Amino acid sequence: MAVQASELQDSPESTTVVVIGAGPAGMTVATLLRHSGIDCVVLERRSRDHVAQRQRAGIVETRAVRMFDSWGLAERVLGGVPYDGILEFRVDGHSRLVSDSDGSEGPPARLCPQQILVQKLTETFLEDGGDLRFEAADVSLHDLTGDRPTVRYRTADGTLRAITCEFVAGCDGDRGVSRTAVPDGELTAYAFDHGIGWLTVLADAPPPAHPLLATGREGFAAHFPRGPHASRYYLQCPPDDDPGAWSDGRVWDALRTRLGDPALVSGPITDREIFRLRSLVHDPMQYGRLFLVGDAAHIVSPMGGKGMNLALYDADVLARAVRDFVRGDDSALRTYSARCLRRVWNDQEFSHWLTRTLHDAGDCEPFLRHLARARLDRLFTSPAAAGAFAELMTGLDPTGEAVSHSALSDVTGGGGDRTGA
Ligand code: RFL
Repeated sequence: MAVQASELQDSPESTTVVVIGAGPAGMTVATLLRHSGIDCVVLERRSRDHVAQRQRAGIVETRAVRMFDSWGLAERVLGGVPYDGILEFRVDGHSRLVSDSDGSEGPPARLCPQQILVQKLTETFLEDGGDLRFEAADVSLHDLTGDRPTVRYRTADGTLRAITCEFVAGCDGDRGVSRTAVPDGELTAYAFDHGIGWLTVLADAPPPAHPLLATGREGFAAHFPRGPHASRYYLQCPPDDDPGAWSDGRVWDALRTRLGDPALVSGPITDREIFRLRSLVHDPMQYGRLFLVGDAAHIVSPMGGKGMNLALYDADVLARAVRDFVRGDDSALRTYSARCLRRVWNDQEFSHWLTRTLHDAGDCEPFLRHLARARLDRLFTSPAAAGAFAELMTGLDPTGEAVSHSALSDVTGGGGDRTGA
């Protein structure tokens, strides 16, 4: 329930940026702002333990590693081990390796599980004196198109608080409150349901030698490292399938068949769920002084590993823009949405292409299966195709770096430019 102004006991606090949500997006925005000497307060609905344990992504892509490196923070915020950039495709049990190495100078991607990144960002932010408030309930946003927005919330002991600020960073994921604070009609939602389900399983079982994507007549499957003794697996299934119908034995049998590896070592399954592959983009990613960051603005199907990495991209663009604003230049804030959306659509296209290619290459109608197999073959035979794939995997493609002036948004005047909507 939103906190009403009349319920507040104390006068509002003040800061430069209120960050809502302490996931990868929120903790990156906050850590980069703090590192720049800019005040911010992070409000997180859940407990620190809960946030620190949430397991999803596993690879911080090359571009994101270099982004943290450019801030002098890579050593502090990245855990895990460097990733050699080799990805294995198994097509009907036959193995093909592709490398995402583009020969460029600089640190490579990291096999760093999402929860480790969030834990390390949180530690860095707090060590640097950051203000992070867990179990903040009933967060609500006010006066977003005025000069000083206000964020109200209720502390764990029930005290009602308000914070006024220059900007709000909405980093509270797809089901947060930030986006719902935007009046109807200001944002355009582009949604796509791929019509595909994935059973995802976390297990204490040996990771693969390389991240592995497999396709064949039985359907798609994948095996990814999640630390030295843990793995995440995916199995294509009907979108409305019941996780209860997947016993441990059925999961391991299906993985051994689809990965073409009868000797695959099993282990205790620690988590399993079924979700639909879906994609969603909200345009623009800004309303007045509210900036939407990460999953609050866009969802990418997990194929290609872009969701968390896009959140890190948005966070970097926003932190640099706020830093420029504090120094007297608002041009980067005005291009925030347009710049992020270019990369979002670029990565949506990559994820959609890879989703279709690998699923169509399996048990699909024959014509589409042949097309998908031809696309895969090209990856293994054409250096140019492999190079383009590597650029997209690493995130080092130049998309999003230049934005035309026609795409500028107004920081203070409502919904901003609707270019592309
Ligand atoms: P998050 O991680 O959802 O964090 C949002 C935070 O906001 C808090 N919150 C609130 N706080 C205050 N008030 C409220 N009213 C609030 N409502 C919510 C939440 O508690 C939470 O702490 O969003 P963020 O930071 O934008 O990060 C996005 C990533 O989490 C997401 O894109 C990735 O996990 C997607 N994803 C993957 N991305 C990759 O780059 N590579 C991968 O391999 C990968 N694998 C995956 C994935 C997502 C998956 N799911 C969710 C289907 C695998 C899976 C299974």
